[in-house]
Amino acid sequence: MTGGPLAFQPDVSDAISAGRPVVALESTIIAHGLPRPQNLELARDLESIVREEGAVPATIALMGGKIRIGLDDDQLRTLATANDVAKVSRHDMATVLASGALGATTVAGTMPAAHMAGISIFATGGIGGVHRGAETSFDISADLDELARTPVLVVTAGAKAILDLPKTLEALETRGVPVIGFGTDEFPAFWCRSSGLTVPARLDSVEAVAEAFALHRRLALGSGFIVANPIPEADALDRGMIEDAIARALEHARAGGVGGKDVTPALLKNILETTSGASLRANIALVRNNARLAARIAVAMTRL
Ligand code: PSU
Ligand code: MN
Repeated sequence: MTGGPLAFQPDVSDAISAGRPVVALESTIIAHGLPRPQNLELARDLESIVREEGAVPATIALMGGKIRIGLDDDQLRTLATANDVAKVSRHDMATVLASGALGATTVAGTMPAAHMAGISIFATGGIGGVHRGAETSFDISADLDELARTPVLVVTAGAKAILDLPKTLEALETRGVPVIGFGTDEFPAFWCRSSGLTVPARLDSVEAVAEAFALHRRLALGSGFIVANPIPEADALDRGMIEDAIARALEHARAGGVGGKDVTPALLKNILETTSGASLRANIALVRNNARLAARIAVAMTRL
């Protein structure tokens, strides 16, 4: 592996060495989370949003045996249009790299890659968590253990409402992961602003978040840091409507015997269909909102 496993876009490595703000973006949402052509549109949009706010975007994916830190437009298009892209987490990072296959990184894959690259701020849509029925299926996203062990700040619209949110919050507390409500006392429920669950801490400005994260790192606590950012009011979906769609999607997945890493993409796809695209519009809005906030936090970090 000449030059090591990481391959940087030049603007990203320049920004990292100069201490300028950089925001990591994941690629599972592009390859597995959203349909075409909205996936490529969003991937490009997120990069523009981060730049508008004065930071450099670094979308992370596995290509040709390298962990790419930052993608050019051709690479973004490849990721958004290729079939059979692997969904890569920490556990299969080395095997997918060795195979040279195309891999899209989840939160659990993007966090360690960002950390290796020297990037400490990352935006996703919504982290994975404890699935409903995990007491029998044991399906708990690797995102939670990654958040326990990798000191990267993750901006997320709470956690996906397809999950068991109370158990997800409990698991985060057990793992020592700070969960900060950004301008809210409630843990957001992805497509909805409210879950009825209280966050352990609330901060109302990017400067306050930047200071708290700087201290978290200075203490060398080792864990990640969640900034839970509610979907904008205007884009949020009706709670009852989305809960019905989730119930139907869970039933559909159970009947179809969906398991393992296919669960989350299958549920998102089914919900998109039964809500006639409303869930997709909300998903896009919340990811954009998270990329913007992540960039603002990254800029505030460099001003400290
Ligand atoms: N946010 C979205 N859509 C997604 C994801 C996040 O808006 O598809 C992805 C992230 O990559 C996250 C993954 O890590 O879903 C969770 O998958 P799982 O439940 O299999 O761990
Ligand atoms: Mn799972």
